[in-house]
Amino acid sequence: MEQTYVMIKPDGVARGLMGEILSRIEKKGLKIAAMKLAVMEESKAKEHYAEHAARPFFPGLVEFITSAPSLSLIVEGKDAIKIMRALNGATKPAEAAFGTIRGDFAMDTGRNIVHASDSPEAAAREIKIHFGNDKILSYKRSVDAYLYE
Ligand code: IDP
Repeated sequence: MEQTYVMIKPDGVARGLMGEILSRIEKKGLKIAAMKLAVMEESKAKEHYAEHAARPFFPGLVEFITSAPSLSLIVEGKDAIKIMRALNGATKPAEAAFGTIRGDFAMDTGRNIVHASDSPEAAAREIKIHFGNDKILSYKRSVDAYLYE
């Protein structure tokens, strides 16, 4: 099964949207393999968003991501990376379809509530940054027989 890194950013936590977002992830059939509520260290935020280091929004992004608790997740399932990106919706809330998390709940690109890895390479990299030293549970769900052929 594929794993992806998902973050409910500080705006999603502060706005009381953790339950709503976790519910969408669970109802789709994806499995939550790990979950951690923490204020992200600045070094981890900079590493996570390293590809954007030269962009004008980078300092504000790092400041925001480290300003308050965020929820880090490892989400698992067949095609988990693609499915989580679809659940989140487009980066810019004005372009995000209704029915997606960003389309339903966000107003601005810098406050778009959620993150999900965009490739297998990014997922491996991001899981290592945020869960590197943690023991990740492996557990079975009986419902899987009804989600997968
Ligand atoms: P993604 O989160 O949908 O993968 P990316 O283009 O990788 O989108 O951008 C990473 C994050 O950087 C976005 O989710 C958003 O929080 C922030 N960001 C991207 N572009 C802008 C911008 O123009 N202004 C403010 N923040 C931005």
